[in-house]
Amino acid sequence: MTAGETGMTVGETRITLSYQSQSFETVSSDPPPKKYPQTGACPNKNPLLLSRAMEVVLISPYSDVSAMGLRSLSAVLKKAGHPTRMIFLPYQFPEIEQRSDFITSYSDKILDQVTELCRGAGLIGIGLMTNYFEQVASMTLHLKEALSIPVVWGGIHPTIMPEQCLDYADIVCIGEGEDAILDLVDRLENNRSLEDMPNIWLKKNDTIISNPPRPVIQDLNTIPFNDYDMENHHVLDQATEIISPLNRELLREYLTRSAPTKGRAALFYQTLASRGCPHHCTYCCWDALQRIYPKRQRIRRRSVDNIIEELGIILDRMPWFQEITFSDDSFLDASSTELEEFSRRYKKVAGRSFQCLAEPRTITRKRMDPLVDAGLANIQIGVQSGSKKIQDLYKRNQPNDRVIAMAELLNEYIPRIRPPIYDFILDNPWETLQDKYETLQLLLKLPPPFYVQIFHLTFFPGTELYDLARKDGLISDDIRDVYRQQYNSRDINYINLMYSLFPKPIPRPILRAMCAKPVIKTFQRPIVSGVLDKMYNAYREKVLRKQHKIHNPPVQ
Ligand code: B12
Ligand code: SF4
Repeated sequence: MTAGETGMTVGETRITLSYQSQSFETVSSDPPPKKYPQTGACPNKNPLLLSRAMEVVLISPYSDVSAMGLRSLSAVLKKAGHPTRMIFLPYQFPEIEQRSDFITSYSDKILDQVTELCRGAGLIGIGLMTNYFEQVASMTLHLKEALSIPVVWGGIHPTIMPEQCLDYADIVCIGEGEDAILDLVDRLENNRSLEDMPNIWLKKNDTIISNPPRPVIQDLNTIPFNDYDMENHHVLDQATEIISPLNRELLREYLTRSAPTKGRAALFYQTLASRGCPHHCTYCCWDALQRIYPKRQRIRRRSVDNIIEELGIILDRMPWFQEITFSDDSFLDASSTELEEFSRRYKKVAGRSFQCLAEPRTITRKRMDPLVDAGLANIQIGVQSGSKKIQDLYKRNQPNDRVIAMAELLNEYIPRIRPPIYDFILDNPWETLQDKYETLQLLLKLPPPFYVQIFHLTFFPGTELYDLARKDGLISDDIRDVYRQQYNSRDINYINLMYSLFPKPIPRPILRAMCAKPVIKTFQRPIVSGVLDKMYNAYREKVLRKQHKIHNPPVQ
């Protein structure tokens, strides 16, 4: 890619930068800056410096405008004196839509607005998970055609599939981005080589230059709080396809729409008290990340002081948040003393309920008591399967009797907490009828009331299950078989439909009868599943066509 407004040559790794009428042509091997400034107000008050600092555009394709990773990068950049613009594109692609080579691609109307918002910046950063690959790839091609600004991709998918991502992005950042983006901007501004830069992958001619990530940030308290300044933040309205400056009302509206707990569209402030997970379930990103960070990572936790300070600032500025969501992979994986201190102080500062995710082993009375007292209202637990064989396949060591004991304990807290949400993974091709039956039996033993959340087993790249699925011939085309998977759908068959009945107030004896082995054997037969599938698809088609009509009204 050749120089444009900012005069850069990225594809060749030596960046010839002509930034704000100055040109540089140096390659330095200085070590990357170790630390960005501590939490607090922007230290770079010198307007001359500010006006010279490279501006970075950060684009989030996620349905959820919380976009914690990108907001964190924005905060870090701002602290170092780099202005940022954020563009949130919470666009839900109708399943039926097909365009050009990419099944999901934003319209030209949207892409042109994104392009205009990127003009004049020195770097464009886009974050993505696997399911967002196609729309981000087509957006990147559009941006690169219209502008000569380097595009860097980061997030879980580029971290795991950097080589593939370099077919589109100029630069790929693997792993945690806070230190990397600062180093990157610094090197681009000072025309220093990226070839030896930790975290960075790029192409030199046709050769890929790959660098390992720097170690993860050990002290999470050094990371500034996520950027929730509205200035220079923009959001896409899907119905009109117009991108407008974000304001309080719009932020409220979009955060409500993307509420993590569907069906309860409260206004959530989403944050993380920790990073990492002690487990490596074979379908999960932590399994994939282990290959990049082979040294076993322990959970890194923010201090209670740091979390409470963040909540104090946020709730002071935006008192309209109704609840707090801790999206940590395993929020209760802390000592009971730490959770007690958190609970005591949370209650004082937040004064509203909160929700979190947890794993069965961490649910104990000692941990739960203070949390419920502080306002824990919603808890979501990964159960995944009731079959020992499948639990072993997932490397989840959680015997059913422990799950049942956990559910019984949680049940004691109702109605102070809402009925817990139990996650299950369906459509596992290695599951036999017996495995599925065992999961239904486990469900029958969990004390009601509870909600069930189901996920279609998706083989995310880099995971052990992905490799196994490839070996077993279950994946022949990544885009079709993985990237386009509807994780929140399910195959239509008798057993899978049973999952919808559990949260309903159906008497247990009836449910038990419906889940009895002979009944399952009869109704799970392919012929019955075929009929159910046909009925469901006819219904779905109708709904999708209606959605499509609303989305693409006929041209008058
Ligand atoms: C919150 C969350 C969501 C939210 C919001 C997502 C968002 N980003 O706003 C919602 C509920 C929408 C969501 C949905 C899904 N999620 Co989700 N989600 C998460 C979760 C719990 C936290 C994400 C987060 O904010 N992390 C914290 C930040 C700090 O980390 P980060 O995002 O990775 O960002 C850092 C780096 O990656 C990097 N970086 C990120 N972006 C960029 C960009 C640039 C330019 C650079 C340089 C660096 C960079 O720097 C950041 C700071 O260090 C993660 C698990 C996890 N622990 O990360 C799963 C996770 C991202 N989700 C995952 C999945 C599978 C999904 C779903 C498909 C379904 C599901 N089963 O959950 C759906 C997809 C939805 C869809 N198609 O619309 C997987 C992704 C696997 C993959 N290969 O894509 C993860 C990793 C969970 C897992 N354990 O496997 N999710
Ligand atoms: S416990 Fe959850 S976050 Fe941790 S590895 Fe397993 S699935 Fe991933």
